[in-house]
Amino acid sequence: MSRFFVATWKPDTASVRSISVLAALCFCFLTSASHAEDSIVLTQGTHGPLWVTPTDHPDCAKESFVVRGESLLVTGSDFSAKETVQISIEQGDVKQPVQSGSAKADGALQASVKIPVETATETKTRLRAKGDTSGTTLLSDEFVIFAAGDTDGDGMDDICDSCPKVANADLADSDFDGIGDACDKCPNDMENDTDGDGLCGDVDPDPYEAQH
Ligand SMILES: [Ca+2]
Ligand SMILES: [Ca+2]
Ligand SMILES: [Ca+2]
Repeated sequence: MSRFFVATWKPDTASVRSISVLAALCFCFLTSASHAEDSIVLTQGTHGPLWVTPTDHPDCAKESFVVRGESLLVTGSDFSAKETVQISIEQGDVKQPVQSGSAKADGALQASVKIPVETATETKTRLRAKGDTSGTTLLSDEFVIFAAGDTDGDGMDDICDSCPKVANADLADSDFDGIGDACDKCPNDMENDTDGDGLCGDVDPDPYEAQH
């Protein structure tokens, strides 16, 4: 009578944690190695990530800011071979088709998308790419579009201005939250009234518990 033994490995918690960290590091390396550092990291689609790389990007701009009228390089994968892909801009409930392109034979998408000049500024924006036949949908992370030029005439272009609509040439920002003192509802509270009770954190007896 023969006997069979099945070797099993039951990793302890430390091993699982180490493997998870290693896998995360490998993933970060692979993704960062294949995309420019100023790509807007677009993470959540129904099938996978969509990547956006701003072109002609001002030095002062943050990764998630783009200028209205700027061209964006949009890339993704997992579409059907050579299918037509519709790319649209989403701002809340407003969805605006902006471009259609064709996936390559391997299902990869690479398209240049110009942000329409009529697109609303200073609101959360996403790009969506959807394949006509496969239904594959890639969705971007949120980014914010700024108008080209210097709306308030204070010498700082909107995309670089901590208060794009209020003249504040000194760009003072006491709480370092990226919003200039001149237009910051809580200029000394970088969390900007996190409990939403109308009292800024620097004068709120309990910044994390709404006062009633
Ligand atoms: Ca300005
Ligand atoms: Ca300003
Ligand atoms: Ca501020």
